[in-house]
Amino acid sequence: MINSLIAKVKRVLQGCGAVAASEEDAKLLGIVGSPFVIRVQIALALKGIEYKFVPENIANKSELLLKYNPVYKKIPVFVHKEKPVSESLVILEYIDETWKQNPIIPSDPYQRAMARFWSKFIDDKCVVAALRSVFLVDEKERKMASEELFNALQFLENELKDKFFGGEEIGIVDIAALFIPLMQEIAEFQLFTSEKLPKLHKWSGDFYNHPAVRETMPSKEQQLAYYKVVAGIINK
Ligand SMILES: N[C@@H](CCC(=O)N[C@@H](CS)C(=O)NCC(=O)O)C(=O)O
Repeated sequence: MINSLIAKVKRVLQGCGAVAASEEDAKLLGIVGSPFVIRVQIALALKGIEYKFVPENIANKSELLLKYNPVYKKIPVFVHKEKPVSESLVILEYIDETWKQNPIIPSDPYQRAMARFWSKFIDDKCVVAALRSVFLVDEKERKMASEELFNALQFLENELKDKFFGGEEIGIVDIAALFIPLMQEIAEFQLFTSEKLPKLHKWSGDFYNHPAVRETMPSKEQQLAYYKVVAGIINK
C-alpha cells in the first residue's frame, strides 16, 4: 500500500518535471563519441536525469532505431515514456521543457528566438564545414571548407558577450557549439588560437571545465573511434 503510494507520488512528480526520470522512463539511442549524442548527454547531466544508454551501430542500424526514427534513421533518438524524439536540437528543447531545473533555453521570447537562431546557424554553417575541413581527403576542398568555417566562427566570436553564449550558465547554443572545440582537440585543429578567435578560445576552456561537460565527455580514444567511421562516410 505504502509502496504503491510512493510510486504514485513519484510518477506525479516526474510527470510535472519535479524529479528525475528513471532509467526505464528515459532511453538514449546513440553512439559513444558522437557530438550530436553528447549534446543530449550534457543536457541530461545538467538536469540530473537518469537514462539508459542504448548503443547503436550506424553501419548496421537496429530495428529499434528504424522504428523510432523512420524518417532520418539517425541517432540520437531520445525515448521518454516510450515516445521517441529525434534531432539533437529538438531533443534539447524537449528536455528543457520536460525538466525545468537548470534551464538551457531563455524564457524571454526574443532571447529564445535568438538562442534558436544561433543553434540553427551552428548546424547549418559550422558543423558540416568543420567535419569537411578536418576529414576531407582532397586538400583544396578541405581548405575551402576551413575558410567557410572560419568565416562562420567569426559571427559566433562576435556573438559571445558573456562567459557562455547563454550568459553565466551553459545554454543550448553552448551545447550546440560543442562540436567546434571538440574537433579542435581531436584533430589538433588550429582554429581556436587565442590570437585568431580569442573569445571562442576562452569559451572553449570554460566549456570543457564545466562539471556537466567534464562528466559527460567520452575519452579521446572513444571519440577517435567515432571519427574514423565519420571520415569514411564523408569521403564516400
Ligand atoms: N541533425 C541530426 C544529425 C544526427 C546525425 O548526423 N547522426 C549520425 C551519427 S552522428 C547518424 O545517425 N548517421 C547515420 C546516417 O547518416 O545514416 C541531429 O542533430 O541529431
